[in-house]
Amino acid sequence: MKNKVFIFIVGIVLATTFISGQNPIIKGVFTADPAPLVYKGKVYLYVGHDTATVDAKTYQMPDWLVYSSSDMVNWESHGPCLTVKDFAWASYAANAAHCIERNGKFYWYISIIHRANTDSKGGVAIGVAVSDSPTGPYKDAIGKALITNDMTTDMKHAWDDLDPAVFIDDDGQAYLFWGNGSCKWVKLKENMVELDGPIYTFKPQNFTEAPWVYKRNGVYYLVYAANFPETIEYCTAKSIEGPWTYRGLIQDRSYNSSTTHPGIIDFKGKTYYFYHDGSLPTGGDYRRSVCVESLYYNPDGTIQKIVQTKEGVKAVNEK
Ligand code: FUB
Repeated sequence: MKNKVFIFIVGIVLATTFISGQNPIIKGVFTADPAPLVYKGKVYLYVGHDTATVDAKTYQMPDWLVYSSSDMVNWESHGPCLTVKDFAWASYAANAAHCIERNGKFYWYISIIHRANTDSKGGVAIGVAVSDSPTGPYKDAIGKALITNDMTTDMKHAWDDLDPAVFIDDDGQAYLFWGNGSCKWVKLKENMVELDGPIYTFKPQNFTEAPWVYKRNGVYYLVYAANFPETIEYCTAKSIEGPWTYRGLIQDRSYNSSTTHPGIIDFKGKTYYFYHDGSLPTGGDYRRSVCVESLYYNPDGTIQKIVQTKEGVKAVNEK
């Protein structure tokens, strides 16, 4: 009898010790570059899909996946909703992307290596797909790239035009931000698929890539991957056109991944911070995993440092 009680207690201790936490939130496949979207009481999470082998030395990213959740804990997979093959002008490498809703249509901006540039120059370009539903079906909205490598010349490397992030201001003006090495931005026309003016380039402190832009209490926030290996840092501004003031670091390096990538939303009264690390078994630089944490602001609007946890976030109730 004593033995049975002992085994029972040891069992309880082991079970509570090894209950797996919520992070990473997607466990069946490797995912990266999270871009969350809140729409009609749900979070839609658009992610890149890492399929590289364990010993790979570069990315293998054939498509983008979509997940949705009503409570931030249970995630439904909608599968690959867009692939490299959906862009006739594209070559390979489904890099970071961002989907945004406007007037009931969903515009999914993606970065990918352009077919025309795969020979000597290479060259990441930005395209846009459109759908009537957040989970597709999506089709290439314009049949060509929206941004090509030759449209920005301040950076000499071929992958400086990646990681699109779109923001629509209160007056309806849409902006596309993107970049590696320098941050670029341009106005978009109301149709969301044409540029509406010149491209501007600037260098936020420590900027590497992965901009994420939003507005809170009249202040514009530009959050981005900084340095390499990457941390996440941010700037704020009174105007979306800048000047941007550097505000510091919000996320340390993520576990077992040289890159990380921010995505921030407000949902049911809380603020959530998505990023990626390499924490799944056999994970690493090219086998990454999307995680989520709570994000908190100080009374002056500055962002508190993100605590990377295994537990992630709790289920959020209806508000
Ligand atoms: O996923 C490929 C690249 O890694 C992204 O474009 C960058 O932001 C980095 O996460």
